[in-house]
Amino acid sequence: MKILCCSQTLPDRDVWPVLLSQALPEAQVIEWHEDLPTQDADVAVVWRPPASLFERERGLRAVFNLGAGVDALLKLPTLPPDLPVVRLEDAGMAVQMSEYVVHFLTRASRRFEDYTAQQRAGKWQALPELRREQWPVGVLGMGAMGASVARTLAALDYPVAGWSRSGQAPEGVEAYGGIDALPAFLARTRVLVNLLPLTPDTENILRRETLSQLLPQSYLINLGRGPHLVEEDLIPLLDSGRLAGATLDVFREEPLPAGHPFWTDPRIAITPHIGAASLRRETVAQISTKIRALARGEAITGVVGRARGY
Ligand code: NDP
Ligand code: OXD
Repeated sequence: MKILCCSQTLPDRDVWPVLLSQALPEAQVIEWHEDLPTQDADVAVVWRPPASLFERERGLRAVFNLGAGVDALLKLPTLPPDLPVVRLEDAGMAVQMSEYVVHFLTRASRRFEDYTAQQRAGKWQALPELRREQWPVGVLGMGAMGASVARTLAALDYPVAGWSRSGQAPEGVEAYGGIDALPAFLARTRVLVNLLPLTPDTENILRRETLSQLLPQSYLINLGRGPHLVEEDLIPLLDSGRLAGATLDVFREEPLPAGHPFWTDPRIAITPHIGAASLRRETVAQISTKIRALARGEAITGVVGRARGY
């Protein structure tokens, strides 16, 4: 079997082909570069590959994405419509997402930022205790990431609801399903966590009209993709007091351009798309197990529904 590894857009690009060859010694792993002639590879393992890869490699039986979100891959005009696309399922990312959300939620709900300010001012003063019913959290997307976040917050006794297409949610999480249920979900939510995939149905879902339906003094945590948020709507919502703060990990343009107003707004916390990283060991183990299953003609999970876009 020939495996083409295209990891050139990752900071640790050289590691991935090495790890794949170690995990699949029976296969020939070839590292992609722009000048590489056609290899007639059987499988490609990629993160944000160039369109030319699919022009050259016409015999692929599957493409494995080195991440959970496949939006960039599905946008490539050269991606054959019937080529199975396989996404990462958790691979060590879900626990990182939970950690991230707990950090930024409790920073607001437990007022840790205020305590830091008090420390700087040499002030010793307990602030009013946390009442969890004042911090209902709503998680958009109940997949590998969203369900893990929802479970973690429910275990910390926050009132948690989850929104998905199907209306499935883990035990202890209030389930909302489909677009008709979105207003009721937003109306009970103070902290909105976005973990949806980017599809034509979910693009711009975080905009003035939807975010205005949240409870007063609400918070947004966007971990999905930049185009979920209509960026021009955010600062006016913060100025009007409708939103009290936002944490953004993903942006329409990454890196966030210098001079963008989000950099300096004290109500906005920014992280550079690090919500959850694909862990090398878990990722390579998952992909190599699936490649072997495919070679045996077995069905695998994580195959993207091309029509629904995730
Ligand atoms: P999954 O495919 O496992 O889950 C997607 C969830 O979104 C499902 O619950 C699905 O509903 C729901 N959904 C999709 N479309 C709609 C819609 N139109 N209306 C309502 N619900 C919808 O994805 P993951 O949990 O693995 O990942 C989610 C996203 O998180 C990724 O696509 C990526 O964009 C982002 N991500 C960001 C990272 C970061 O570092 N910031 C790292 C990893 C992922 P249903 O259950 O009914 O199918
Ligand atoms: C992913 C990501 O989709 O890192 O895995 O954003």
